[in-house]
Amino acid sequence: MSKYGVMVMGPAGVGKSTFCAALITHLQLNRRSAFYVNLDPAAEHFEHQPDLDIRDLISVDDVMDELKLGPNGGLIYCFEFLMENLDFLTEALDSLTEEYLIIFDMPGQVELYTHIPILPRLVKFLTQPGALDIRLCAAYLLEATFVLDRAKYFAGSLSAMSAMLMLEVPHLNILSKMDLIKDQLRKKDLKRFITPDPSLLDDDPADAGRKRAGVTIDPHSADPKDKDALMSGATFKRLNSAVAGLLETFGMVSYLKLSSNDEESVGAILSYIDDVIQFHEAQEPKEIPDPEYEDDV
Ligand SMILES: Nc1nc2c(ncn2[C@@H]2O[C@H](COP(=O)(O)OP(=O)(O)O)[C@@H](O)[C@H]2O)c(=O)[nH]1
Ligand SMILES: [Mg+2]
Repeated sequence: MSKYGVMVMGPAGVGKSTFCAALITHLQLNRRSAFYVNLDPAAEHFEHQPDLDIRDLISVDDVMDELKLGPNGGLIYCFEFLMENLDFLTEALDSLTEEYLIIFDMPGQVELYTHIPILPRLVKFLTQPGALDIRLCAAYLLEATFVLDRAKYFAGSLSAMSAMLMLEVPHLNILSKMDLIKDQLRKKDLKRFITPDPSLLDDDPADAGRKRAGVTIDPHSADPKDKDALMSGATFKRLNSAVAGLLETFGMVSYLKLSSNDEESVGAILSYIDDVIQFHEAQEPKEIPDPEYEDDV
């Protein structure tokens, strides 16, 4: 019996928990079952109560108090503790049928996605054939307002790609909070952000001020050791060009658009999730209740 799941990831405040809540509401409205797993030990408020909550295993406040750790160190400790107590997950998830979509709501600390190998270990454990064997995909959220600052947008896209390469499960990249930028970009311009276009850096509005002041930047010849190049932003631009080039070379990142308050967009993302984990292929045909005939029996 297969199990199906999605791990909702991304930096703090991008709207992961809001998306999880919107997804659960949408599943319920469509008579589907969700199993909500909160893995953010610092989470405080939920629209839907989690079915399984890491805070019942370990509290980040206790960890910070007792071990004198900061919030990031506390989070890493909580995850290491979870990895030593994987029964906590197995016991709750083992009996779920293929009808469920298991939704993992993750913390936002970027260390978790880039610096330390805990998440790949957790994903391996969840997907391991013969054990939980969850067909899992990752949904990596990046906030749509990042497109208003191109350097930020490319840095965010690089972290999305880093998570993608690290986890080795089907991966969806999502621009969240699209409602916040919908009046600020033309459709044609938005397209260049949906699939990252490196030439965005050539006509970056952030350069307009510099151009007006007569500062011309040639990122290719900028020497990082040159103080003038550094102060004029040329080396920063060179770094950004390198990041954009890397994204283009890999050609792996493109985005789906999400507004969690718009059910249609949540439904569209769900259809991508279903597709990459092949959810529908495993479902038994359901009998359609027909009251007319039932009365005759
Ligand atoms: N405008 C808008 N705000 C959103 C959306 N999704 C989340 N938010 C807001 O963003 C903030 C952080 O959301 P949350 O889901 O807690 O982020 P998390 O830290 O990634 O779990 C909250 O104030 C949400 O109300 C969205 O689609 N549109
Ligand atoms: Mg959250």
